[in-house]
Parts: sequence; structure tokens; C-alpha cells
Amino acid sequence: MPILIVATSNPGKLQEMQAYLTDPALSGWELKLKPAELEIEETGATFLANACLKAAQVAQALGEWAIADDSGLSVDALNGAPGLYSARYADTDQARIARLLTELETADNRRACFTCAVAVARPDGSIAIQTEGICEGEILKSTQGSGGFGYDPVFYVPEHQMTFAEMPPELKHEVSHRGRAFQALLPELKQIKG
Ligand code: ITT
Repeated sequence: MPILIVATSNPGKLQEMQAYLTDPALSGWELKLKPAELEIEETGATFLANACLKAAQVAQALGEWAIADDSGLSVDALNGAPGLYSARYADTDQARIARLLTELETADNRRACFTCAVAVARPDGSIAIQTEGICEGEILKSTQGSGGFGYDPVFYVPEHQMTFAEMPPELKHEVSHRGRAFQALLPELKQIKG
């Protein structure tokens, strides 16, 4: 059975990626987690470039197929920040949210979007699939909800009148940036026989 390395160190992301990859049509793949000591520097200029870089380097290092996600939050009033630097914005999820709320304190325009790029690399490091998904929303002035991870408690989706952290996991799974990226990726992954 071919092995697919899930190339992330973020536990919240991992949980969501695993949920998409448990599709019965993918039962021919054995999912394995990237070893913690294998860390890839994110030097790309776009989410897609970083997703490809992480998938390719992990695949090559282990000689197995690998899937990676690069994602982040882009806020209009901050000229797209934290964007590619969403993980590096502060040390913990709580501190990242606190910094975001401080920087947006006086802003009337609260519009933001999450982007998720996903890439699958072959064991030789070449890229087999790459997709991207976006979800638009607004940054609240305080947190709401306790589900999800990362910036979820301040990311409000007007269409559903709740934050990502208030959504049942199945709803976030369907409407999120990651959900959209995986909806595009899964049919292609199902065609590959490893
Ligand atoms: P890996 O590179 O190991 O996968 P990472 O946390 O460094 O983990 P990224 O560089 O892609 O991942 O950074 C993504 C950042 O955006 C990180 O701070 C997340 O908390 C945040 N983020 C991504 N998707 C999110 C989501 O669905 N909900 C809330 N925050 C999210």
C-alpha cells in the first residue's frame, strides 16, 4: 500500500487534513505523520509556493508521497498581513489573536480572507497536484466560540452568521478555505495509484 506523509507540525491542521483524507476512495493510501524533527523553512513568496516546497522536501527526504498545506489570514485593513506570516505573527494562537485585535483596534474595515494551498509531491519531490481555496469573512472585536484552532475564534463568516470556532466541524470542513482546497484536490488524488 503506498504511503502518504501528512507534512504538517500544526495539530489543528493535521486533524482537519486527516478528516478530508479518510474518504473511502482513498483507502488504498496509508497515512503517516511527518517526523517532528524534519522541519522545512518556508521561503516561498506565495501560499502555493510554500505548500509545494513543504510537500517536495518532505517527500524527497523520506522517499514517499507527501501532502502539505500552507495557509494564512489576509486582512484588508493591514494590507494583507499577517498573510504568509500568519504562523510567525506571535508565539501562540492566543498571542496571535491578541496582536491582530490590537492592530485592528481602530479599523472600521474588518474584511479578511483565509487562503489554503495544498500540494501533493511524488517520492522524487516532483509536484503531482496543487490546489487553492479561499474563504471570505470579517475579524470580530473579541473572540466567539471554542472550536477549531488558530484564528478561528475571531474569523466570522457572515453567510453562516458564526465564527469558524462556533461552526460544527462538518460545516467548517465544507465552507472553509481548506475545505475548498481539498474539494478540488481529492478527485485528482483519487486518480493516482501511488
Ligand atoms: P505547518 O507548516 O507545519 O503545516 P504551520 O502552523 O506553520 O504548520 P502555516 O505556515 O501554513 O502552518 O501557517 C498557517 C497559520 O494560519 C497558522 O498560524 C494557523 O493557525 C493559521 N491558520 C491556518 N488555517 C487556519 C484555520 O483553518 N483556522 C484558523 N487559523 C488557521
